Parts: sequence; C-alpha cells; structure tokens
Amino acid sequence: MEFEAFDRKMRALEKEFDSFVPADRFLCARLDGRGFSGLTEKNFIKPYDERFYEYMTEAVRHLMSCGFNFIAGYTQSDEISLLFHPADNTYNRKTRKLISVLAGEASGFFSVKLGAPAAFDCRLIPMETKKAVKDYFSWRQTDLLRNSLDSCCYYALLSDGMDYLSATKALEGQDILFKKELLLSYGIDYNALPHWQRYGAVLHYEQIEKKGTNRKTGEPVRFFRRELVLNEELPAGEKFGDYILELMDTALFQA
Ligand SMILES: Nc1nc2c(ncn2[C@@H]2O[C@H](COP(=O)(O)OP(=O)(O)O)[C@@H](O)[C@H]2O)c(=O)[nH]1
Ligand SMILES: [Mg+2]
Repeated sequence: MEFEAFDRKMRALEKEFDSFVPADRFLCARLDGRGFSGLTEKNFIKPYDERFYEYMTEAVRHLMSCGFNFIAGYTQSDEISLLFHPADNTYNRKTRKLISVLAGEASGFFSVKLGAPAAFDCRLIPMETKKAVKDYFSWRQTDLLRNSLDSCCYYALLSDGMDYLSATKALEGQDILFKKELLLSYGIDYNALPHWQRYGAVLHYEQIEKKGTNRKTGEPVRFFRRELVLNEELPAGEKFGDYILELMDTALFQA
C-alpha cells in the first residue's frame, strides 16, 4: 500500500470516536485531583492547608493563562471549574483535545509546585441555558459546603483520638446544627473559618485602571488593563450562581 493511503487509513482510526461540543452550548470544564485524599494526607495539613489552597488558585491562574478564553475559574477542595467564553473555539471544541490539554496543563503545573507527580482528571459539561450554568456553579459550591463541614468534624474527632470508623459513625445522619455544635465543643467556630474554606474562590478578569506617563509629552495618563483577580469573598448558594452569570454578562458585553 502506498504511504498516503496507509497514512489516511491510520489517521481515520485516531478520529473514529472524535466528538465536538456544539458552538451553541455554554461550556465548563471540571478538573479534579486524582487520588488527592492520599496526596494531601502525605503533603499537607488536614483538613485545610493555606499552601494547598495557594497551589490550587495558582493552578487556576495558570489554566486561565494557557491559551483558552475563560471567563472564570472556580476552585474548591481539589477541584477547578472553568467557564469557557461562549466565543472560545479552541481546537474547534474537540473534546479529546480540550480534556487532555487542560488535564495536562493542570497536572504539570501542580507537580512542579509540589515537587512530586500529581495528576488531575478533566471532564466537560456542555449546557444549553444560562440557568444551567448558574445551577452548575451553585451545585459545586453546595458540594463544598457539605464536605467542608464533615471534613472539619471528622478531623476534630480524629485529633481527639477517635479511629476512622468511629468518627464516620459519629457523624452519620447528623444535621448541620449537630456538626457545628460538635466543632464548638472543640473550640472551632465553623462560621468563623476563612471564607475560602467554606465557599471556595474565583479568578476572573477585571479592567484595572492604571496610571502611567505619556512618553512623548511626559504628561500623566490613565489607561485600563485586563487583569486576573482573585475573589475570596464569594456569595453563597443561588447568589453564587447569579454572580457567575454577572461575570459572563460582563465578558459578553466587553467582547
Ligand atoms: N490537607 C488538605 N486536604 C485537602 C484540602 N482541600 C481538599 N483536600 C482533600 O482532597 C481530597 C479531595 O477529595 P476527592 O476528590 O473526593 O478525593 P480523591 O478521589 O482521593 O482525589 C479530600 O480528601 C480532601 O480532604 C486542603 O486544603 N488541605
Ligand atoms: Mg480528587
């Protein structure tokens, strides 16, 4: 078989199951640390560690600066949700390229920060409506609210000498009030914990006003530059979803 025909045949194999996210869908990517329960146990303070949080927010910054057009990146625990700009058409929205490149960028970046191998998986969430985008982000934040309270209680009990199974049993079926009171008995006021531990953090673009000097005239000038900013004071629940939609509307207006 001549090489061209052979090449075509082999390339067709690679493409057989390629799929593309339609341009009219809103799109999110979610990355999640692979086996981070073990990785954090070994390398970070439990249940929350400022250094881990710093690596995660820096990973979001890296992802938002690596060639895609994202409106916002939300991080909570070991996960990152990225909202694509509706006009972003990188790799023609080919799913395998988006998934592999984003997982690769996050994994490479985090590994360098940690100084040891670390990996992220990635999935895509195509959505038909803005309401779905709002619900998606509210849902991820609710996931954090539930997990963070459990996590704090769990580690309080473990540090009190309880074993894994007894701690899990002690929390089973208990409501929020019980868990908050349990924490208070250990001197931990859950409501006073740093905001990011309970609500996560968002990186998004803002037009920042800068001051400079006109080189020719020497006169002071003002100009705007698009910069990534970190919001660590996020609203909760439905309001968080609304906040993400506001960021999207601002980005669409500026485009
Ligand atoms: N030490 C520490 N662990 C964290 C922090 N944020 C998230 N984690 C841990 O990361 C893990 C994330 O859960 P999950 O993705 O379900 O577990 P995985 O499948 O092992 O990656 C949990 O075990 C969390 O306790 C943090 O700030 N500090
Ligand atoms: Mg994980």
